This record gives sequence, structure tokens and C-alpha cells, in this order.
Amino acid sequence: MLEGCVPWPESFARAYRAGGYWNDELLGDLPLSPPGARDRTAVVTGDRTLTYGRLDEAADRLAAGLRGLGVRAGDRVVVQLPNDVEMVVLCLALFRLAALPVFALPAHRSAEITHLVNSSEAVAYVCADHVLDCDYRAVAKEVLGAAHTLRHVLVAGDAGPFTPLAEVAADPVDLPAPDPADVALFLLSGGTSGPPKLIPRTHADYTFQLRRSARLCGFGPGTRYLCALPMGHNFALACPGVLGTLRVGGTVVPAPAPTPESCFPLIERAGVTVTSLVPPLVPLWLDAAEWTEHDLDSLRLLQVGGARLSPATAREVPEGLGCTLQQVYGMAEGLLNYTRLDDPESVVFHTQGRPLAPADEIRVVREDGAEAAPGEEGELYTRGPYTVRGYFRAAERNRTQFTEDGFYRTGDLVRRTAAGYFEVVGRVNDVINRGGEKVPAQEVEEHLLADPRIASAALIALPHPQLGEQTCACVVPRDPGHPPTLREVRAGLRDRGIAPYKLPDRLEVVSRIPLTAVGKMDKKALRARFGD
Ligand code: J2J
Repeated sequence: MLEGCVPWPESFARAYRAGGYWNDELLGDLPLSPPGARDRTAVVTGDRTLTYGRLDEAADRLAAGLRGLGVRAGDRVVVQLPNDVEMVVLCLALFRLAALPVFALPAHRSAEITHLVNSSEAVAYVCADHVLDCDYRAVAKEVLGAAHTLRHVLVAGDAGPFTPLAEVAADPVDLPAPDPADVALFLLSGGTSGPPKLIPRTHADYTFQLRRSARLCGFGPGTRYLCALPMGHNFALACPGVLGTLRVGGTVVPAPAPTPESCFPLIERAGVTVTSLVPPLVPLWLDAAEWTEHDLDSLRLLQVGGARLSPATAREVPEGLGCTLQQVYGMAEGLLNYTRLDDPESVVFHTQGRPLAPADEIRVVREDGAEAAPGEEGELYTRGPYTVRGYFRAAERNRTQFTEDGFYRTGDLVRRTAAGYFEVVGRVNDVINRGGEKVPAQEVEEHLLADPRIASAALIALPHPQLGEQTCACVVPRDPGHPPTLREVRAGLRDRGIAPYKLPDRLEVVSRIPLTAVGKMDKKALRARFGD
């Protein structure tokens, strides 16, 4: 396994292979898997269609072109493309080349991209020219100034001073097949409180995840999956998502944004059968569906995950959108929980599902360290055939985030029903779940402290009707006579190049940050004071 990664112990690897969880499937072979699929549509957007045959060729040509640039097996490539044909082709090309995509989110800016490039020692960064108000070429310029391993910036669209992605193609070359047990891609942690950690996922564990997820969700050649959430996020990529759809010969329909305005016309035009959303989008979709002129009849299944969905909203989905609801409680580190398509409404509306695989091992651990009984609250620990044993090059973090016997400490507070279904009730780690987007409090606090007007700062979660949680920065000003405003603080953070979703929603000026008995910031006290 790649240096800097923690392998599964040999006895576990053997058991996962013997149990049929792991096999020799490779992610780069995915579009070849469905027999007789070459003329079928693999990807369709508002204005482009790609058959399986064409997708296969385009991936081979891009892999060869990247190799021509000097990108080699094992090299890391930070990928930040919008949902579109290029993103699908690029993923497959990198898998075939055995170069390792590091999937950034579209909202990431220079601070995050620089961190990803440096922590992965990436040789290339692939981005779009611009999306809405963000010019990614400007981001790339800043990143280049602060990253030492980066040799290539490849841009989809108008490349400016960089290399146009469209011109990186060459006649296919023979490429050696990677080892299925080795790393194929890196996802980003949403569950840890500092800057994002890199999560190495192998061919064997990831193909298992998407194969089994596709089966559980009833995906087949007739599936038309609308990719509304960012394709580089685990949920849309492989639960079963884009890769699961390609695995079974279905059609991927990338949407540029998850809004009803962007998605409803695509649902009608492409006959979309399934999509996935984060909870804050669901009321927007329900409202829009009531008045839309678009025909949404083809939609069979809506997956919702990333943050807690309220039972009241859940209840409206079957009638409001005319489809089955599935709750998904997942994490980029591995473990996936799904409600089943034939579960009774009480389960689908009130729980976040149960584990995908029989080999998923679960512990729910109470604060006092004892195992929680059914219905009792505790932190979820897990290990299994697609749950990593450690972050990339993060020995210190691994010691706290994983137990000695390899269980991942999720930081999620859950209750488990007698039937094994989870209800997610909160977090023990300091991560704020802003409607599915994870805001690591400590990372934002460090940026806040770089503001010369701020002496100390705590970022806390406060309840929000649509997002579930919003962020509130509690700051002690250096000059109490001239405290900064929310606008000024946000502008300062934006200048530091951090993702817009991490900018605080609220600001409270305090004379000091209360401390607990052990000297940590007492965020409970702050939440009680400002939580209305
Ligand atoms: C409550 N909290 C949830 C849910 C995730 C599928 C779906 C989501 C993710 C994801 C994912 C939740 N209810 N239904 O990777 O494959 C919170 C938990 C969890 C953290 C993981 C997938 N679904 N969460 O959101 O890695 O706190 O993955 O530990 O971004 O999101 O975040 P992330």
C-alpha cells in the first residue's frame, strides 16, 4: 500500500477477500463492466451525450495525455471540476493511469486548495476556468505561489496562462494495471475538526462500496442518476452515485447546481430516476415541485444525507415528489448506513438507516466508556471492509481518531434501535454541520485569530431552521471601543482565501471567552447564551 497509509491487518484483508467483499475489480475498468453497453448513454448533460464507447475512448486518451505530461502512477492530482462530462472522463483517466485524484469541493478556495496540494504533494491541479463568481485561475495563481510540488495547472474552458484540459489527450498507450489492494483516490474528511485530512480509498474497498450500494438501491441499466451534489463528494460519487451508475450500465446526468431551477428541466429531459440531496435542499425542492411545469414523474428514489433530516420534511417527500425516500448516513472514511427501499415509513422517516454490509462492525460507546444499550446514546465507532484504518500521513491524528484495534471514532453521537438502525443525535467533535457542509471550528478559529482586530475567538453552532446548524463567531475584540462587524470579519476571512460556507453566519462580541474547569473554551456556555 502507498507509503503514509495504514493497511488493514492481513487477517482482516484475507477475511474480506474470502467473504466476497474484496475482489480484483478496478475503478478504471468500471465503464467496461456492463456487457454490450458501448452504444448506451453513459453521460448526458443539457447539451452533450456520451456513450459508454466514447467515454471509454476519451478516458484512454486523457490518461495517455496526462502520462505524456509526466503524470505517473502514484502521483497525486487535486481535482476541482464542476459536475460535467469532463469530470467523469478525468476520474476514469486518473484511475486508469493509477494517478490518485484528491477530490476538492467546488466551494474550496486558495487556502483549502493550497493545503490539499501541500498535504498530498500533488503534481497537478485540475479546475474549471470560472463558475459563478469564482475564477479558479486566480485561485490557481495563489496556490502556485505557496505550493512547491505543483507542476501543472489544467483548466477546463478558457485556460488563460495555464494548460487547457481539452488539449491534454493523446493516442492511447498500454498502462500497467494497479494492485486492487492499493489506493485509488483520496477523499476529504468532514468529520475531523482541524484542516481536512486525506482519506485513502483503495480499488478493492471502493468498488465493494459502490457495487453493494448499487444493489441495495436497485440500480440497473435503466437507472438515470442525477448528480446534483458535487461529484467529488463521496455521497454523489459512490453511494452508489456516479460510479455506481456506471458500474451497472446506467446513465449519469450531471447537474451544474442542486437547485430546482437547474435540476427539474434535466429530470424531465433525461427521465431521471434517482438523485441525492442534502437536507436543506429538500424543502426547496418540495416547494418548487408544487408549482413546476416540469414533469417529474420519472423520479423513483430520493436519497437524503449529509446532515439530519427532520421527520416532518421526510414525511412530505413521497407525496410531494412522487418517489421513495431513502435516508443515507455516510462518511468519507467509510461506513454507510441506508434505510432500505422496503422499510416501513416509521423507519424511513425517523432513522438514518443501518449499515450497508454484514461485515461492518459497530460499537456505540457511552461517555463512561461502556457499551450503550439499544436506545441509549453513545459515540459510534466502526471498522469494516470499506472503512479506512487511518488518514494519509497523519500518525498523530490517527492515534486519537482510531482505536488501537482499528475502529474509526466517528465523533457522531448516535442511538441505535433494537433492529440496528441509527438515529444521529449530535457530535462529540467540534465540527459544525451546516446543512451537510462540515465546518471545522478549530480551522476557522485559526483564521479568525489572524485578524488583527480579534484577540480571541470561538466558533459555535447555533440552531437554524433550514440548515439545522449555523455558525456563530464569538470574538473578543482587541480594541473594545471598536469591535469589528460581521461584514468586516467575513471580508477578512474571504481575503484569506477560505471557502464561502466557512464564513460565520453570525457574530457576537464578548468581553472574554468562558473556559471550562480544564481550561478549554466553554462552548456549551456560549451556545446557551446566544442560542436564543
Ligand atoms: C446526520 N448526520 C449525517 C445523516 C452524514 C453519504 C451521505 C453523507 C456523507 C457525508 C457521505 C448524515 N444524518 N444522514 O460521505 O457517502 C454527518 C455525520 C458524519 C459526517 C460525514 C456519504 N450523513 N452525516 O456527509 O464525510 O456527522 O460524508 O460523520 O462529508 O456527516 O461527513 P462526510
